[in-house]
Amino acid sequence: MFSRSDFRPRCAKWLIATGLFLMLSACVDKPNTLERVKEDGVLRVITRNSPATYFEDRNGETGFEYELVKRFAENLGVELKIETADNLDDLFDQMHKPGGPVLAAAGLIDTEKRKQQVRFSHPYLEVTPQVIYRNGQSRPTDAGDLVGKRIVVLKGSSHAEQLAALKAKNPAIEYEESDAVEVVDLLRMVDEGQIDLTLVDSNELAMNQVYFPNVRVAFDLGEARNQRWAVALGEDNSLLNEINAYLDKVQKNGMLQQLKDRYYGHVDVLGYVGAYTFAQHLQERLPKYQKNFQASAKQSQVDWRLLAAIGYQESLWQPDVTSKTGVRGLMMLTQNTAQAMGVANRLDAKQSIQGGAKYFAYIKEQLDDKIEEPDRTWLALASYNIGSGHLDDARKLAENEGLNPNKWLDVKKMLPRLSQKQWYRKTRYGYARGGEPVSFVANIRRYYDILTWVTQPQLEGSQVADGNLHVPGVDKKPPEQAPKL
Ligand code: BLG
Repeated sequence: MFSRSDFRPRCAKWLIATGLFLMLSACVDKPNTLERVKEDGVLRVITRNSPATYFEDRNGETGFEYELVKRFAENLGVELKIETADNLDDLFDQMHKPGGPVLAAAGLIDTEKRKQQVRFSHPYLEVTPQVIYRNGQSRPTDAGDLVGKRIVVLKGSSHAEQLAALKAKNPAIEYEESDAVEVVDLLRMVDEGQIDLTLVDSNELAMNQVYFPNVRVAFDLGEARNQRWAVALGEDNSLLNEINAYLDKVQKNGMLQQLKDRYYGHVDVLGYVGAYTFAQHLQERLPKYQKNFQASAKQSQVDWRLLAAIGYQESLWQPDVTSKTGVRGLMMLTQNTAQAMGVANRLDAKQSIQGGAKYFAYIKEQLDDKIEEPDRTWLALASYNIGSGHLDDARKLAENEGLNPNKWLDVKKMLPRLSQKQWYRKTRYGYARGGEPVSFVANIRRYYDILTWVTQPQLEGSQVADGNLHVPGVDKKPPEQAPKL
């Protein structure tokens, strides 16, 4: 006979069992988002086509967001499929389509409005919204100065939301939203004086400053904010949890910092004046040597734009320069290097480029096998400048400090020690101006990034239509038609 007390636990067990069965069968019927991605073997990601997120160059796909999300897909063991949205509204529309991309990696800020449409991940990049004006115009210093100005921002952007909030307080502020442009277009419009002001994130400005020498920061509009990835609201937590665990992991193991260093660590090395000068030289000097760079690049299997970047750093693309120490020519070869590379006349641009290319390929080849790309390229550049002996000293110092001698990020911390007695007296090759290769590499990376962007295939027919480079802001041809607003 059952007493009441006997019955309760049994009933509860039965209920739990039934519940478990139902939950289990739900799982069997409908895999969660993460399982679905793994089963399909494909992670579909939507992003924007811009220098700060994703773009294609001659070597293939690249960009900060792309690199970060590619590693995530690799971690999951699935293929990455990138889709690009026409504009931000399109991005959110695509995410809501059944069977659409499951993840947006597009430099998004978690605004209140967007939180109703998607769910955001942990942060990975801090940026500050900045009001941008044209040099020579009066500089706005606070939100009150926005009144009476022609302001354009991206439609559906966090900046549009910021302006809407300002306008609610001060209805005299007018602004337009455009879904036909990208951040680069907004900056160009300010640069060319077509509009008075725009609002962009600090990372976007830093990346693009060089193409638009006239744009300046008026003031920061509000606090720094975080960029995050987003998953569609309809999805369960499985993918988001995996993303958060991944972002936390790459934050901890230094991978995120490496990517930031790769894409942003060197963006401000040029400054306004340098950016303007570089843009001018790109136009006026590089075309004279571009074919030489390309021919030597082919011979020595090095990207011609990297050689061009070295040439710019060494001589600002001038063939007849001589340094205080007697190093000469467009690629700044020492007498020893020139001799070893078979260069008879260092002041001959073609010979200098050939010799520099051959030397760079040689020292890169000589580096320790354990050094992988892209660190291999950065370390080879440092060796080009300071010599392999001193570079090895810096790598040993790194090892002694428990750092990784095969990573540029670690070696570059050690190089400046080569000019401090307490450190260099213990090294094999002694004193060297260790700070020089650090800025040498940072500058070259910046020039290389710019050259990569202006020679990317998407710009074929505009910037590189006639085989030459046309740089916005210093182009003598009339500017292209402004995009429709
Ligand atoms: C480099 C050589 C290296 C050499 C180092 O000096 O020149 N690179 C080239 O010739 C391409 O081969 O290494 S070593 O052979 O192992 O000794 C160290 O001697 C050149 C550097 C020197 C630097 N620019 C290429 O980056 C330079 O000119 N420094 C002096 C600047 S100034 O006099 O203060 O203006």
